[in-house]
Amino acid sequence: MKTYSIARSRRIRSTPYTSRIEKQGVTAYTTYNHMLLPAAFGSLEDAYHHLKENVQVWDVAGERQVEISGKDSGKLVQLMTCRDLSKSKVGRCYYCPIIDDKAGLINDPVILKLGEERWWISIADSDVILFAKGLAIGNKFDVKIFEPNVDILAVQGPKSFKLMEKIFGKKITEMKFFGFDYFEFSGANHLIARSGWSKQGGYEIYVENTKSGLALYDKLFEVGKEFNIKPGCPNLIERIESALLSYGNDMDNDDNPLECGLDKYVNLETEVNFLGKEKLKEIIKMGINRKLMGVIIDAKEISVSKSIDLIDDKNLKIGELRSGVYSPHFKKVIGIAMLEKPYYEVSQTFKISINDSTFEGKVCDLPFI
Ligand code: THG
Repeated sequence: MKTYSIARSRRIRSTPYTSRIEKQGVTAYTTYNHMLLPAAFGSLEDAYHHLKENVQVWDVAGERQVEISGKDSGKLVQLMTCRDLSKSKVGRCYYCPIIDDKAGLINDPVILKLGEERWWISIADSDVILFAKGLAIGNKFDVKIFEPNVDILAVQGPKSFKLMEKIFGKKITEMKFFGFDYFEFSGANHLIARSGWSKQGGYEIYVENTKSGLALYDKLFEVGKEFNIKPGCPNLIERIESALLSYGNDMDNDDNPLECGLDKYVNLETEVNFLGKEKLKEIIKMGINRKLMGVIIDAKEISVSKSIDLIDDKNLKIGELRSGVYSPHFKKVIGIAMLEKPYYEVSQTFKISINDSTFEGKVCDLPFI
């Protein structure tokens, strides 16, 4: 396949780690929140196996923060998400769908409660800051909204715990999943959460002090040698097997959280006020008409750059594939697809055309593993 490079400019921002990962052999980028996000360091499959057995450091600075502070910050953050945050605690992260008044997904960030009146919304790839500002202006909220200089470094993989313990001490291994705390390194305090966009375990370091963060980056690779550390990035195979959803790929503003299986993060039996609440109640009453499901396809390769139709025996479209990849675990292509009612049932079969050849596929539950 012929490859092309993407021209650099101020709109596609570098990160503080870009020069480092380029020395370390990054081979592909995507963009995320108008910023470079590494997409490959050579073979996707090699990186998949390495991630499941060792430890990787990821430049995920593209996961930008929208900081919301001030007297009405809690009200605004709650207005934006259908997850009830009334019992949320400082020092915790919350995975929250952000939806509009029609219950269409705007983003699916991790929200960090930094203080009673201070929040970070750690966003997926859409301009949440504009939505937040619009709501704040329209509601005359007393809030400050801006994008702080925070560049996340993720440390992911089973050996991340031993590595981080060597640098930060035992306390870091005692942190609970989706908790965060502050840890000192080379003259700066870093917010570190036990989280990350893989199911292999690990941490995310929210670097505010770039100089200290770069020293920490080098330290991770120095101490990490004994743990076979490598530079990496969110891995398409691992994240599909684990069903970590990707906003803009698996779902977008035309989908609601119930269609996307995010029911766990939709709280309708609550007093709190959020956009789309009435619409969601209506959707529950009527029932959903489509659902995001796993699919397994009898093919050996795929590259998804737009939705691909799933059809039945009569050539009728019953759904669309939104992400897909060859899985070395299943030895088949696996993917995430939106299936129309009544076809979103496990074991439903379909046909799909990939590079002008037709393949058979089957619907299954998410996650795969
Ligand atoms: N970390 C941080 N910011 C992010 C992401 C991240 N912003 C963009 C993107 N990723 C947001 N999307 C997700 C999707 C899934 C998860 C986190 C962010 C996730 N889900 C767990 C799961 O599905 O099992 C746990 C959710 C829970 O139960 O609370 O981790 O990765 N900083």
